[in-house]
Parts: sequence; C-alpha cells; structure tokens
Amino acid sequence: GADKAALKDRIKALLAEQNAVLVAHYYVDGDLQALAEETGGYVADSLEMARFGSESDAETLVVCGVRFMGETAKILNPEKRVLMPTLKATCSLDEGCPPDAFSAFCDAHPERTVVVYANTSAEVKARSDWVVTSSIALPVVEHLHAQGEKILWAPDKHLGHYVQRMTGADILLWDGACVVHEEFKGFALDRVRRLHPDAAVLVHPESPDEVVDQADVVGSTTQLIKAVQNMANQEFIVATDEGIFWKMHQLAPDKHLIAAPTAGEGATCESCAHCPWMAMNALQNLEQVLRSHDQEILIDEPIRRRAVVPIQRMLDFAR
Ligand code: CIZ
Ligand code: SF4
Repeated sequence: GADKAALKDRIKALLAEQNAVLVAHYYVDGDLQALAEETGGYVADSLEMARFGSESDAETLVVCGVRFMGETAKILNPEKRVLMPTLKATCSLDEGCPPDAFSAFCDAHPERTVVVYANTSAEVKARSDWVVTSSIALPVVEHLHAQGEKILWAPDKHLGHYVQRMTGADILLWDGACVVHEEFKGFALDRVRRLHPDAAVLVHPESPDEVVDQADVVGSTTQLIKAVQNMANQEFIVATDEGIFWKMHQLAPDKHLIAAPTAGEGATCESCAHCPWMAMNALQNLEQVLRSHDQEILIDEPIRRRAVVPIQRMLDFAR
C-alpha cells in the first residue's frame, strides 16, 4: 500500500544520493527484484550478478542475496563499497564447508584439481583452483576432464554428482547440500507429473538424483527461466526456490507455473521451497543499511588476492 510505496521512494532517493546500485538474486522477494530493475540495478543468477557488479560504475553495490554473493562482489571490486541488507544471510552450502576442514580435505588429495561452487566463503575460494556456478559447472568440468585432470568438488554433493554423471569425470565429492533443494521429493514429483501430463519439468541440479532424473530440463536459474520463455509447453513444474516465479511470470505471463512438491504426500506446495537466508532480505533492512552502512562486506586483502584468481578464471572461461 501507501507505506510500501513511501518506503520504496525513500530507498530510491538514498540509492541516487549515494551513487549506489542494487544487485538482486532471482530468489529474493519480488519487491526487491522490481526495485532493482526500476533503479538501474540488475536481477540475475550469481554468475551474472558478479559480472554486473564489475561492469557497473556505481561507487556502492548493494547485494540482495546471500553472503557469498556479496563476498564475490567485493573480491572482484575491492575499490567499491559492498553492502547487504543483512550479513546474517548465509547459505547451508557455505556453512557446511568450513575453511579449515576443507583445506585439510584438499591437502589429503594434492593430485586433484580443486573446483568449488560459488556458494562458498572467500577463504574456501582462496584455496581452490576454479570457482564455478551452476550455469557453467558442466563446461568447466568437461574442459578439465578432457585434459585428464582428476577433480575434488565442493560443497554440493548433488550438483557434483550430476556433473560427474554428465561428464564422466573422476570427481571426489565433499558432503554438502542445499537445505532448500534437498527437500524436493522424487515420489511426490512423480504424482504431480501424473496430474499435469503436459507440463515440462524444470529442475535445478542442487536437487537429489531422483528429482533430476524426472526433469525435461536440468539447469541453473537463468537456464530454467529461458526454458519457460522458449519451450512450447503451457505448464511447467518447477523444482527450485519459489523466488524464481517472479521473473518467470514477468517474462512469460501466460504460462502456468506449478511449484514442485517438497512434501512426501504428493500435495503440491505453493510456498514451501524458499531459502530462509534469501528471505532475510527485505525493503526494511535495505533502507536501514543505506542509512547506517553497518552491514558491509570486508575481506582480508591476502585472502581476496587469492580468491580473485579462480573467480576470474571462471569469468574468462565464460566469455
Ligand atoms: O541456489 C543458489 O544459491 C543459486 C541457484 C545460485 C546461483 O547460481 O544463482
Ligand atoms: Fe544456499 Fe540453497 Fe539458499 Fe541457494 S537456496 S543460498 S544454495 S541454501
């Protein structure tokens, strides 16, 4: 209502005054995604967020997403101020891969090339040879496999196993998972598919095998959004965070979207696959951080200098 409009106007004024720009992930609240687009910011997956942050000439990047996305922005842009609505927004993959234990795992397997998912801390990235996002994991691992390299993969075991199955590469997996995608259930999805036989099934590869195996398209958030736009189907069953529906509705308003079930009984679920950390981003704490600047990403320079190498390698490979 009127309060929300006034809040948005105050945020717009603060952004303009501070030469600040919003960089939002597809999984955050639709209000934040809309505001980013209305103010010259950007809504994207984590790979494109990193690119946009580097190309923007704003002095301050306000990253609406989770911690590792803010860290990547800072690693690539040390001269920019990087703020987030809250630094408490982490990720189960990041939390499940502590730097010391990860480093010991790498030390125990020195013959392997270390490939880490973007959903990791700056310290873990600093210990890696390559950083990948889900949109580029397959081609990077194919490239390494073709060169005869053996791989150590962290942290998401489902994505790692999917990449292993698709490429045939020798991959040693860290035991991590996304709390959101791991909840999708194969048996329940099968029942929903029977109710909607013409629907295409879109699955993010952080999901378990039994869900991935039922997919018509397995892909990153951006790839799943493109599928909704480009496929002839009118109905889609979508297994990823519900935040993505905002962009899918915007780009394909006449398509019917069904949330893949996270419950075992086979009921569809309209609102349960949602990342608790993405949900911490809101208009209120966004306004607050633009006033206080107290939720700022800072990274030790020695770690930043090491972490930027595998991230830049990914960006150069993607070009
Ligand atoms: O689940 C996530 O955090 C995703 C999909 C990140 C990304 O690559 O955009
Ligand atoms: Fe991490 Fe999963 Fe949340 Fe993405 S959806 S930020 S992988 S916990």
